[in-house]
Amino acid sequence: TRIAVIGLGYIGLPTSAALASRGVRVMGVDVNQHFVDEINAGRVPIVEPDLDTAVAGAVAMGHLTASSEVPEADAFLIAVPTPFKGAFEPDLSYVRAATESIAPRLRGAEVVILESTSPPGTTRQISEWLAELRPDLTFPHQSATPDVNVAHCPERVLPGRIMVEMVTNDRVVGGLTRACAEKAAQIYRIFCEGEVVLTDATSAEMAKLTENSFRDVNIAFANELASVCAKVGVDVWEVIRLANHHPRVNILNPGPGVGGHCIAVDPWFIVAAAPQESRLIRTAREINDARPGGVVDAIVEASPATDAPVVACLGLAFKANIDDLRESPALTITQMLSKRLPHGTILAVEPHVDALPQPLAALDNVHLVDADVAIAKADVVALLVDHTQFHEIDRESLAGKQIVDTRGMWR
Ligand code: SAJ
Repeated sequence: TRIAVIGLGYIGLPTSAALASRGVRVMGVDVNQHFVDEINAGRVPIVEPDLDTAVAGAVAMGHLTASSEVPEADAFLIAVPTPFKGAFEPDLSYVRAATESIAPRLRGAEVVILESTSPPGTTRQISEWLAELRPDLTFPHQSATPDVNVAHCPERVLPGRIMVEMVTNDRVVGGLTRACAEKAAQIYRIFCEGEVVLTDATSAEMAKLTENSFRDVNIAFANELASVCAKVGVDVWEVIRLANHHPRVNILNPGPGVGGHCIAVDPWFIVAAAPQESRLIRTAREINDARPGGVVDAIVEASPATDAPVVACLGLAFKANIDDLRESPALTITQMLSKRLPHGTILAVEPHVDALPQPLAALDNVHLVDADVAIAKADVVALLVDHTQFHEIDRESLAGKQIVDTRGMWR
């Protein structure tokens, strides 16, 4: 079996490595030539535990190669971004481009699998696009016995644990026909030790969106509780600790907002598909999106009434122990603070980066420094990410400082 993986990012590359390390011939495809060159040299252009050794090994064995051109293959796996654009409209342009690049390579009997998290109906859309591009072949929305099979198998791995969860998580495989699902499932059984659960394509699309919306709604509940407890004058962490002693209550952690490119995005696909019916999901998104602004207010309120307060912002990543800054509330908070305190100094601390990322790098009053330096100089210390390194901070160094602890680490 030869498998072409379109998109070598946080999902495509680990999936390629998982398949290749089991002896499958994997040809990775990416529009980014730098990624292609790095991978062919056995190097990994992203940070994820154990991915580097898996890729280096697969490349050295000759099982994994990368290219900017889509080759002929028995299976095509699409793992490209599905962001949203404008008024929360799903942007399927990368999926469309991937489909167009696959179409000329089809000869019949292949499986085309969409892994990208997508709005309901996208898998069928791919089948329709392929039929337009290749009128000489039949596709599963046209025939019960199509030439080419099309299925959806959403990724569900947790950043930071991708190489483990890739193998151990159950997989949902939704086919446009039952046979499509079965053919796609065979590929996942190569490396997936969890259960491979078969369904239809739209149910699989909805299941993935539902998983991330479930988490978003539950985090919104914790965040709303934090605001309520602040008003009532009790510690939200204590309230949650007590409530979670109930056998059927399991409240998540409040925080500075919800980051990453999945949970903060996917619920909008549900809202876009059924706006009238998704009031709770929409409100949860709004609650979580309002968190960074609330944290900034709290920091400004805690700042001394001097002209030039110094604020230490501990953490820029979207969650603990990763270097991923995408949609990070900590980054948003640091950026907003720079504007709210134009004469102040913002000392950002992020052990996982060497230089300030944009848009922070362009701001005069934001500097990247070590934790001890930031804390020593700060009037206000804002804990934004619960990185393991921050647990080692000497509590005595915080004496006399105003503290805004968004993660409940110092309570
Ligand atoms: N967060 C809180 N409180 C919590 C838990 C998380 O504020 O109690 C925040 C985090 O700090 C972070 C954000 O939520 O900013 C999201 O972090 P996460 O660890 O919950 O999830 P992701 O975005 O890293 O990965 C999620 C996972 N989905 C679920 O757990 C349902 C993962 O399994 C998916 O594969 C991934 O989205 C994806 O790619 O869709």
